[in-house]
This record gives sequence, structure tokens and C-alpha cells, in this order.
Amino acid sequence: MFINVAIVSALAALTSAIPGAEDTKTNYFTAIATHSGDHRIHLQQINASGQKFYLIKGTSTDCPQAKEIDCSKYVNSTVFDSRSDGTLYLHVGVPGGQQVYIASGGALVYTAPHSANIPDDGQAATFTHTRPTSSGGLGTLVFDNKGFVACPVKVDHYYAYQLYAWIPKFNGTFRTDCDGFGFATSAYSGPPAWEFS
Ligand SMILES: *[C@@H]1O[C@H](CO)[C@@H](O)[C@H](O)[C@H]1NC(C)=O
Ligand SMILES: *[C@@H]1O[C@H](CO)[C@@H](O)[C@H](O)[C@H]1NC(C)=O
Ligand SMILES: CC(=O)N[C@H]1CO[C@H](CO)[C@@H](O)[C@@H]1O
Repeated sequence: MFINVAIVSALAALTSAIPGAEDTKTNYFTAIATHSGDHRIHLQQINASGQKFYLIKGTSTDCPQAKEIDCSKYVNSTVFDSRSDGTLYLHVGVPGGQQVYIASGGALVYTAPHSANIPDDGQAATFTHTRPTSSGGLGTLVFDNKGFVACPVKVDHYYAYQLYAWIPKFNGTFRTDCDGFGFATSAYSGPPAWEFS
């Protein structure tokens, strides 16, 4: 992947806000999209929202106002947790966790809190995260050794981009408005979100 100075400095800005983010050994990472030919999506943060993933859309974290949970210990940002068996999770505090998988039409999605349910036609394995090799550097995520695609979707009064894996059954094959992008990752060692709705 072509890594230019703009990407590195954008990520430096992103990671400098996160204490200890220089640790390249952690499985936790935040992510941005890279596609230097498409200024709409280039360097946009990847956010989880409503069991899907988007660019140019806020993340849907939630923390219950319950006595036993101190919400000040949890963050409001989308952090991933990659496992050595090829599975991918969101970095959350909620018991049971929240797993990321590919839905039948290719959409990158995640399980609801308190539900480990992945449909039979969902694919939860063969995510490969290549960690950053240097402090503050960029890693990459691929699914089945292939990249990801962003497709415009109307949200309120503007267009965000929903994220898909480039699988053979990708639901947007005949769309002309989708664009491939690099899933660039940055090591993270801060606290998790409580949960994503
Ligand atoms: C995505 O989430 C981050 C917090 O993780 C937030 O700073 C950013 O503004 C969000 N992006 C959009 C477009 O809302
Ligand atoms: C495929 O796209 C169509 C039209 O956008 C949508 O109605 C359908 O739910 C999608 N199917 C999947 C599996 O994502
Ligand atoms: C930890 C956490 O999720 N904090 C807050 C994030 O933002 C939402 C509102 O957008 C709050 O409800 C959460 O408590």
C-alpha cells in the first residue's frame, strides 16, 4: 500500500490523543480508510453504528446508567480487537463481547450486545490484521486476503459511506458509486467502549 506523508501525519494526530498508542504489539486498533484518489473517503475514520460500519458517520456507543458500571472508564470511539484465529471483535466492556463479521451481501457488521448470534450465511473468520511495524506506523486489515469497499448511503440529510468486504456475493457488484479503499489501522492501548448499539 502507498503510504504518503499526509496519511502518516493524520494518523499521528489521531494516535497522539490516545495514551500509549505507540504500542505495536497490542491487538487493539482504530482504523481509517485510505484511497488517495478519492478525497471523500480518504483518511476518514471507520466508525461502528447500528450494527454496521461507516465513514463520515458518528459511532453509536452506549453506556447504561447503572450503579455497577462507571461509564467514565469507557470511551466513545470505535476500537477493534483482532484475534490470532482470524476473528475480529469490537473492543468493549459488555459481557460476552461484540463480534464483527461479514453478512451475506458483503456488509461489514457486528453482533448486538448480549447476543452472540451470527447467521449461518455470515462469515466471521479470515480477517487478517497486519500490525504496524513501527511506532506510530500503519497496519492493514483484509478479509479473505481481499480489501473493502465503501458505498454511499443517505443518512439524515447527507451521504455517509457504508463498508463492505469485497466477497464474490458482494451486494453492490452492479453499483457504480462504490469505491475500494485500504483499511489502515493504528495500534491502540486505551480503554474500551462499554457497548455499541
Ligand atoms: C467517528 O467517531 C469518532 C470517535 O471515535 C469521532 O471523533 C468522529 O467525529 C466520528 N466521525 C463522524 C463523522 O462523526
Ligand atoms: C442487497 O441490496 C438490496 C438493495 O440495496 C437490499 O434490499 C438487500 O437487503 C441487500 N441484501 C443484503 C444481504 O445485504
Ligand atoms: C462511555 C460512553 O459510551 N459514553 C457516552 C458516549 O456518548 C453517548 C451519547 O452520544 C452517551 O450516551 C454515552 O454515555
